[in-house]
Amino acid sequence: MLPRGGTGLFRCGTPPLAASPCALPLTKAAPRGIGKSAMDLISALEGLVPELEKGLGQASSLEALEALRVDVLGRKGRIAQIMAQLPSLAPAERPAVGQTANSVKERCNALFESRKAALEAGREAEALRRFDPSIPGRAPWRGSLHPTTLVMEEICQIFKGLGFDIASGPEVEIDYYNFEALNMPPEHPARDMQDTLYITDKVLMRTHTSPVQARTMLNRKPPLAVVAPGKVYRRDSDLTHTPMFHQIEGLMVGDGISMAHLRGTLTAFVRAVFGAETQVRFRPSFFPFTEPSAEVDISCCMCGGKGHIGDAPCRVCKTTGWVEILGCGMVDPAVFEAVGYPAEVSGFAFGMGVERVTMLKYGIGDLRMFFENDVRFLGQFAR
Ligand code: 2NL
Repeated sequence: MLPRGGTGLFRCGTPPLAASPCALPLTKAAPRGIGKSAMDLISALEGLVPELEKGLGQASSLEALEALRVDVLGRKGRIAQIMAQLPSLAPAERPAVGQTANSVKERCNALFESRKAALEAGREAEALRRFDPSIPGRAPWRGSLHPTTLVMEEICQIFKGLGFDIASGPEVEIDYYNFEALNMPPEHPARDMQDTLYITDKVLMRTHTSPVQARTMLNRKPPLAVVAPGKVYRRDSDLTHTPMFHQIEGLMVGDGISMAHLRGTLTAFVRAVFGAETQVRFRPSFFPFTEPSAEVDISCCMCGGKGHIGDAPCRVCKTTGWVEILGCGMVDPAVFEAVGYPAEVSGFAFGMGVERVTMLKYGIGDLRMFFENDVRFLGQFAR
């Protein structure tokens, strides 16, 4: 803190002007002889008490009370103004005026205090009169995790339990990790401007989380098992597609990893999310980075695989009894070659859309629910 009145002439903390003997008196003292007499000052002081009593009776708020207090007892208030005339009295007359001033101050303070207490008591009584203890309480707002986040965490926990590590990587990727290393050379149709959000020629928003696995393989030797959750981006926007969505991809590489490991792992995963009764089927498919490839269907969790709920056709599986949940396959040797793994290694990989899994798990019919942030929807996932 800066020293105040820094010359040392004044007590520390006292502004020099206020304490200075040169400061102007608040009310100019009348020249001796033609000024007010001691009696004048005493009766002016005494007159303040009944006047204040009247003012206090009219003050109906604590704010008005305070204004009144400043007017009478304040540093530039009425008492101070009267006392400023003290120097014009003969020294012998001054003590009597001083004593009156002290006594008037005391009485004024007492009047203020009692009026203040009365006003405060009135305020409290008014608040109590309005308070209705029979009104039911308002439930406080509770935050909740987004359903996509909840399901993404649940899926990661399941794979952790199966021995997988969780890996992450950048959402803004370079061409090489997103496409080239995954067996999608420059002329591959998936690289079309129509499908991918490019930042520059070589830099893009990742279209899947596979580049995380590609980076993991470049940094680690087999055996390994990782899942990569995160946001991915496509140049796509309609009722069933959003430019950003969430994906979880998994990869297991090691000696003699086979389609049987893939099937066992994914069956265990599906039953952990959708229940032990869930049936699983694998259909042949194609992905550029796996060979052979498959799509995995599960028995419909809405109708239990019957295709109908009572007499009504099931809207989730469109009466087929099956719904597609993910894609998978045995990692293409071209991918292992790109990351410098020896030709003998084998592995499986899979990928799924988290919004899709969430829609199936909770019977959500409309993808737009995930992005509208309507608390009536989100609040249903509060735990
Ligand atoms: C889908 C299908 C898939 C993969 C992702 C993958 C990653 C590496 C190597 C080989 Cl590093 N494959 N990922 C494999 C098959 C399917 O995703 O429908 N995703 C939503």
